[in-house]
Amino acid sequence: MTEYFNIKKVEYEGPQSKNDFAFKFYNPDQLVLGKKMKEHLPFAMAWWHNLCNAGKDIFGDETADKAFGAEKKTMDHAKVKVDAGFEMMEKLSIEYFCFHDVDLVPEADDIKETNKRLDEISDYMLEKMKGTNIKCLWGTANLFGHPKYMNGAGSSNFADVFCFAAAQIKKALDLTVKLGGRGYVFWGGREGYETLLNTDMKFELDNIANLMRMAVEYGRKIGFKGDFYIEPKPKEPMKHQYDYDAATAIGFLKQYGLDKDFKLNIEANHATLAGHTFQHDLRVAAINGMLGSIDANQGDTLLGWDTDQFPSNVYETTLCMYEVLKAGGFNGGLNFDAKDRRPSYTDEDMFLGYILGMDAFALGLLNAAKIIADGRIDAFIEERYKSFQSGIGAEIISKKVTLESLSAYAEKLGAPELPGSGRQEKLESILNTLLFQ
Ligand code: XLS
Ligand code: NI
Ligand code: NI
Repeated sequence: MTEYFNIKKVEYEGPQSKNDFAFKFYNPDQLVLGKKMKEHLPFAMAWWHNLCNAGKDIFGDETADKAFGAEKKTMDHAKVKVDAGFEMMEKLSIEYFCFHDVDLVPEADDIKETNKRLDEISDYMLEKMKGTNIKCLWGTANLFGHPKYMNGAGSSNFADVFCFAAAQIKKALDLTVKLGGRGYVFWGGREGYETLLNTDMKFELDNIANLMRMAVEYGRKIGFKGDFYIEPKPKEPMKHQYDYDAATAIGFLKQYGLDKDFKLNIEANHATLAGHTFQHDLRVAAINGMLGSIDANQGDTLLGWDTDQFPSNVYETTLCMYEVLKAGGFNGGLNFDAKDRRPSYTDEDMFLGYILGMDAFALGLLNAAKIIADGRIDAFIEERYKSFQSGIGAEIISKKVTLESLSAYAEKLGAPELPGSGRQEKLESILNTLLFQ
């Protein structure tokens, strides 16, 4: 069996370790709040970034070698990618992967031929999965790369393109079910517009919803029991994307009656591009019962695009895991929709990126558990809304009041007292103490 990476299995050695190829914080079997770390943190490898992306950007060529010894754009290459990907997941103790259809095989001109290739590679992947713990987290169809999707897929102005999108979704759902995927993602990269001067927005939104409804119908018919996800993103590649952020996507799903079958896949870098914190979009999803899965990456606050970096910011991973724990966990996973920086182009860097991300999330989990065990932040929030627990507040909550009765109450009070201090600085200081004690 060819070994593609000259790197040993990455083990937990603890924070004192100086071994670059060891986990300092990710200790899969360590119990946190009564559950193993690996169960709190179902990490996934993103096929596209890890096995396909070789550092090409709009100004320059590839810097990394992702040929894995085969000729690119061949089925041999597709297979060695499977072998290399599985070797890497095993060496990093990553139990899940996510894929787009076109990440798996070179796309042919004729969709019938592409589908044949997909059958072949998925047989190979299934075989490979046997005897391992590796599973599919979610699948998706790439409905943004090919030139025909220049105006979107479900939102395209051209009916034939809509049909190709439907065909790709059908096949990607077949593959997701075949590989036992927990979820199916819609990321509407080109579902949006460049200018309203040529766009019928209502027509496009209706069509996208129609495509999603057909996906649900077909998925349920072939036995897909998992969740469908929308992955919100405000822009890039389109100037305006319809699934702008969690709140917008939830409104859309409810409007079209898709909310029973769909949840959200929240990506850190997309939330920040929408002008929110990562925590904000997670919270919006969670309070609506729609926290489905997470694309675990990080952006650069100085850059206005999706840099898809491996997460290193422990404040963010902490607040992310705090949301996850408070939501009672989730059924999805933490997909590293992340890539090394272009100058980090070696095989070693591929592992170092994951080690960084997995350790950052392990730290985030440990910290989040500390915040919950400490209880001061939760207690503060509880206290902050205390006026709604009795008296007029309790009457408001039980909806026993009217504008007239409230107005009479206010008049009786005369001048209002101020609400209690928000104590943001104190709470941030508690957070720092918990993180760095
Ligand atoms: C791009 C998206 C994409 C989705 C899957 O910005 O994050 O990678 O996760 O299509
Ligand atoms: Ni993503
Ligand atoms: Ni992204």
